[in-house]
Amino acid sequence: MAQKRENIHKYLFGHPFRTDSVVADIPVSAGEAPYLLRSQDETGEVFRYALSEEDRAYGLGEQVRGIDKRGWVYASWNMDDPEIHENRQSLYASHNFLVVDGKEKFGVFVDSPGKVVYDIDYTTRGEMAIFCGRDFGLYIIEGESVLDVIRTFRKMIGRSYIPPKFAFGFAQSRWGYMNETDVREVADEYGKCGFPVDMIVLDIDYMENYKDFTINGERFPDFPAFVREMKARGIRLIPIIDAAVKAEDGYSVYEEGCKGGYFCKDKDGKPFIVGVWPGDSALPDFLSPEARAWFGEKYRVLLDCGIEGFWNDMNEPSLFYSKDSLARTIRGIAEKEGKNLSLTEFWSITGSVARLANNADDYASFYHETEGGKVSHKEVHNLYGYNMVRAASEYFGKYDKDKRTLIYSRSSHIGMHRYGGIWTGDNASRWDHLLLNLKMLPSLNMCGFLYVGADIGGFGQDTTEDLLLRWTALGAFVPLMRNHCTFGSRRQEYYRFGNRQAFKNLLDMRYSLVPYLYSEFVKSALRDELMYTPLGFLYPDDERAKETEDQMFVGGSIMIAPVYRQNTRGRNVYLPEDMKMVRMRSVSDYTEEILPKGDHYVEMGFGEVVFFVAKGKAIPLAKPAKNVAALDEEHLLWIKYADGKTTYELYDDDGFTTDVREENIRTFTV
Ligand code: MIG
Repeated sequence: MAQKRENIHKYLFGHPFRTDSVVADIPVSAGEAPYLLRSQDETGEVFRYALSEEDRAYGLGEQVRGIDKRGWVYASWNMDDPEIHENRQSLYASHNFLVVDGKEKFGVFVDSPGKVVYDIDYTTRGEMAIFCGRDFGLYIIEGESVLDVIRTFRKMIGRSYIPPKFAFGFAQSRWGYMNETDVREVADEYGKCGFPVDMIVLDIDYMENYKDFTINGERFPDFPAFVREMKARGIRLIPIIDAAVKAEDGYSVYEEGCKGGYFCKDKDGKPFIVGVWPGDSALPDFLSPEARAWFGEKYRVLLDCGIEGFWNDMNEPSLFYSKDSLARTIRGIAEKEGKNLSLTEFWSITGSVARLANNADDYASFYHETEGGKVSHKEVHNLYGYNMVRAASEYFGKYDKDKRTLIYSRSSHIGMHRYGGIWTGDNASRWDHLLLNLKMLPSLNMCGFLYVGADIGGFGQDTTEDLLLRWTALGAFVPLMRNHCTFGSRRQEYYRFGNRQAFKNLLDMRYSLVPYLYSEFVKSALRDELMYTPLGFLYPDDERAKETEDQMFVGGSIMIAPVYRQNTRGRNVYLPEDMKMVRMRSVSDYTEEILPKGDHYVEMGFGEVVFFVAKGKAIPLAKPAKNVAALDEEHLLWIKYADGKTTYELYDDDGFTTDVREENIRTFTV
């Protein structure tokens, strides 16, 4: 037996806030952290590492750019800004884990609730500098390989969230389904086209004046009956819950929150008032265990209506303005009235308005009541969305301890991966966002987030049929498969386009893949492994594999290579070894071809799903069905790339039990 190596080193700096990101009990190490050169600047502690030409840096979860993070500066600062492009430094999440892969292989996890900046080969070529602030934990994780380091890290942060099985079905969403009629129309059209669907998502319009835990009685006159009606058709409704609570006398959630002291407070101890969808609103103090217990229990009203899944939004928290900053801004503008303004004065007006949203001064102006006492929001900003989801999840366990409930969030932080999934926020109908969706998947997995997805077709702007087809062909392999878009943009429900047969093929193929996707997902969660693996992690000696960031393994058996460019009939695919290419229009209409290691141009039609089976591997496929519950998993079609026999580990259960374990895995000989 190999001796167990000391492979995690832990250090504490200042007075770290308890994030609960790490669940393993790890003793503090003596001395300085290995690999990194420590220094201080005005922001606090800085750790540097000299990168050699061949080094790569992986991780950081929900971030821009590629799988290899070299060549840019990234900041952990949860931010609601829908302008997503490669020059952004932060998106909606903070995932402070990365792995250096070179002669030295090690992982770095900065356990901080506040801002952390990673300057990787940006300011100084050949240098990585991590600006950690003053109060944080630092973990260095060693291992034989990148995958080994990741497994050790994932074990240390605890098992990833496993949603109910229906969450592996397809979800149709749009901001703007206003009432029962709108939702029914979507269900009807899906039915008419024979498109499978498991979920229809309710955005903020189902509420009464955007008040959490209310239902607009004009739009949904008998909500429990409507939930039942939809469920009888095999469709679950997934309502949104926003972070901010409308500040309105007579609204019970607001009044209870005030009475219990459950809202974040200003410097005088009064609820801090911000402007979000409902207008003046208060922010629940999710960092307080009492406030969490109180807010979590609010979900009961929806659970009692038969709701089994939710999404959490605006939880960075996103602030359109604060009451104080808005008043200040209006005063400042009023002072300029009637004056002959210089251009600089004029720009100061437009600038002051533009700066209102998600303003750093506002984040520094309210406080949390935590187990360790009162803290300024700006010190713990990145934990807000995480603890909003935790509030819900902790209550779901009390409501029904044996049943999994679906929840996914926009904002997140490592630690939240144990409580829920994420969607990656307000992308747009752009081809580069389809590619970003693909590249982000393994980085998210590294940080513990397995139940993930991006808005298929793009949230902002107008989609096109070809973009939607290509994006759906990727989405067919992603756990959270949700078509969602914004109010006012081109409608993008699949039945609105001409090439229905192609969309039907893709949706049916997704359902055929559910036994595989669910099995691979659950095994990844149970074994602290990746569901999406970049080629370079599996073929560490193959430089071409390391450079290939637009293909990846999904689970242990197959590799995908999605099309992400407009007006192309296919794409170049690099095979790191001989593989079997499978081209499927349906489980009864497919071809198989063994291709040798190397480069291939592969045509991919709009209504086709193409994947590559690795040597010695097999994949189960089911006949498509109208929803996940209707899948027949007793009669599976097996595809394999092996001369003789091979095996496959299938995970199956009732789809709801919280008792998910290795014993439910059945090994099939194929
Ligand atoms: O300020 O609820 O990312 O998915 O449709 C916009 C309306 C608020 C942002 C979410 C998006 C959702 C939208 N929300």
